[in-house]
Amino acid sequence: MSLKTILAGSVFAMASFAASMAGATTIGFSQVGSEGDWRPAFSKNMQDTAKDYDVDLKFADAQGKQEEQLRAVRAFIAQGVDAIIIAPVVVTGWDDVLQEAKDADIPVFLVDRDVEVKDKSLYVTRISADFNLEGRLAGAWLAAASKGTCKIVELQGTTGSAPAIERKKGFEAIISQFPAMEIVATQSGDFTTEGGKKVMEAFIKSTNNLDGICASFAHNDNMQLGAIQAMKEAGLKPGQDVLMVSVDYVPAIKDALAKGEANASVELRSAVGGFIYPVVLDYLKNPHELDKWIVIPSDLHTAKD
Ligand code: GYE
Repeated sequence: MSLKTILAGSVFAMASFAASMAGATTIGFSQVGSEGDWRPAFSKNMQDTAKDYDVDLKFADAQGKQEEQLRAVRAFIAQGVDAIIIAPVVVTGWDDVLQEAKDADIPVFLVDRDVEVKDKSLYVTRISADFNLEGRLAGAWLAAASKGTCKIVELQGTTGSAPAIERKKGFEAIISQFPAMEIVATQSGDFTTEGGKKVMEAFIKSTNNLDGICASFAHNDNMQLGAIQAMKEAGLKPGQDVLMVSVDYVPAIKDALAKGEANASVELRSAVGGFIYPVVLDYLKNPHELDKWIVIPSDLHTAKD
């Protein structure tokens, strides 16, 4: 065999090795939907960074419907993917499908939102921010900004979703320490701008143009952006007449902070593929028990910082 043949042969072997490695890991990702500005940024980051980790990502958008997610997860199981990532719309209703994945020996990782299941061994771990802490950060900021005296209207996220449950709990844990702070009206705006606008219009009516209201706490920025529109249309000055605090820190709320129409937002990182894929890939190489929650940090921003 000539040297040339050997070299050509090894180049061929290397090329086919590389080809067999390309997209070597197939991961199914069931995403909530594309509501608001944060979620599409998160989806894009998951899709973009998949390439960096040699992941063949099967992306399924559930359009906010849990039935769609259950269908997608069952399809991933039938395809025999290497791992499944779920950002669950709501916390309940996951036991059966997670058991099916476990029976098929496909590890499941939760990202972003949480589930409530009887048997936590049904998923490997959850990689996510601490929504309760986000609520506490918002509450602590408002307690300081209002010197502990404040009537609040609250725009809740999707009913039954982990961030709506935990942001409310965390916020209430803080304001309950201040006798003159209270939530006087609360309603779900489903994490959307339109939802937030409708809810704020209803609050404006029911409180005689937000008379005596000192703050609006929205479980995400998009609802707050809708609330800002509604207030402006009613001739009110969001950020001045009423303190505006929310969660996500999306680009549009940064603009509102700069204009003085919003006052504070807790950042929820969207570029988290670099946190998530290494955890999944390491586990697939070496399956072992992990902590049930890998926490992504959160921090509060105002117009100044
Ligand atoms: O804050 C909101 C999105 O699940 C924590 O979902 C996430 C929330 C996020 O629609 O904007």
